Amino acid sequence: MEEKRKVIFSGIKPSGDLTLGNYIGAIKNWVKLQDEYDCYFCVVDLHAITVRQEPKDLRQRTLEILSIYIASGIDPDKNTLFIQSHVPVHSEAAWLLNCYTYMGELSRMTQYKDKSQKLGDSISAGLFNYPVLMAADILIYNADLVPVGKDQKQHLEIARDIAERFNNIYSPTFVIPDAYIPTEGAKIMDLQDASKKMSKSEENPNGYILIMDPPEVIRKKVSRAVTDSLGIVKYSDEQPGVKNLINILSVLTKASPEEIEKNYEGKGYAQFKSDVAEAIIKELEPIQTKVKELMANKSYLEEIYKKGAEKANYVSMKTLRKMQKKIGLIPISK
Ligand code: ATP
Ligand code: LTN
Repeated sequence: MEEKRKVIFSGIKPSGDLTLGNYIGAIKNWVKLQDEYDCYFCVVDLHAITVRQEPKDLRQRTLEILSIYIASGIDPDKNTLFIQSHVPVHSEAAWLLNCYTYMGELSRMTQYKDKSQKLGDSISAGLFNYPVLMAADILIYNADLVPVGKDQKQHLEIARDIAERFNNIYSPTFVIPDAYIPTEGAKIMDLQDASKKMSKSEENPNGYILIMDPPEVIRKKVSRAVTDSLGIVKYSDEQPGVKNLINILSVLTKASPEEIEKNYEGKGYAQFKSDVAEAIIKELEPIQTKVKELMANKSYLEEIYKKGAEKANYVSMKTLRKMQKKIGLIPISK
């Protein structure tokens, strides 16, 4: 009998245009994992609506993210690619899991604290419950591994806690998932302020590079990246801006930070920055071309997300039935 492959689940929310941080911290690693694991890669649109979205933009971005997955090398024939809202089990399971999650633990989530601080009075209950929906995403597929950037570690921990709690109250139901956080590129920082992560919801566009940014914009943003006055390309915490650019170059060219330091000995930041920009362009240009092609072929995208939703629905429904039965909800059919 064929050995059962371990399961991976991951997702990105269409709450803004994807950045180089999303690409390096998430998608690029997924591409590497797809041959070894049974992978579910989702566009988590229900997470995006925890903050207000323009319907037209949300639709466009959801399809663009799906196209970016494919254009980056995620094979739709080998993996399950789908849109979260097409599989109602996610929200159904999230409701059930909400009843096994404490207000106290949700209020400790740093992403919630950060975002709610920015939003002031208009914090939705959805934003507070966000981690429960994320736990549902992962647990209904019995995912073993969840490849994410470092910022999601806390959400993974709460997913594990919820799963363990449910398993302890009833009987083993969920696989306890592990986070898979890459050692390099786990956190790409803002180009204008290297103390915070590069984020698609950042206001200043010079802080991030978008996957779909044209080459001239990439050159401009990298050349304006904040560094320091030391003038040496060194991988050090005292030079966070330079360190971030070294990290980017290292992931994209596979050269180690030490090799990069050596290559730029005695050279200023101008050459270094220009090389970083060119490495980014080299990586992103073919992806951009492919994304544009895919976005012009909506029926192909539809074929993919329909097929993905069917498979995801079938697999997750089995877990949902199990949960319902254990909780004591009366099944409608055998
Ligand atoms: P926002 O900034 O709006 O909160 P986000 O980009 O952090 O959005 P998602 O789109 O859901 O949130 O993130 C998708 C994936 O990209 C996650 O695995 C996340 O860890 C990863 N990621 C996001 N930003 C970075 C970054 N700067 N460096 C590395 N990984 C990142
Ligand atoms: N919370 C994540 C996005 C996300 C996710 C998931 C990641 C939603 N559901 C399940 C991995 C697995 C974020 O903000 N980056």
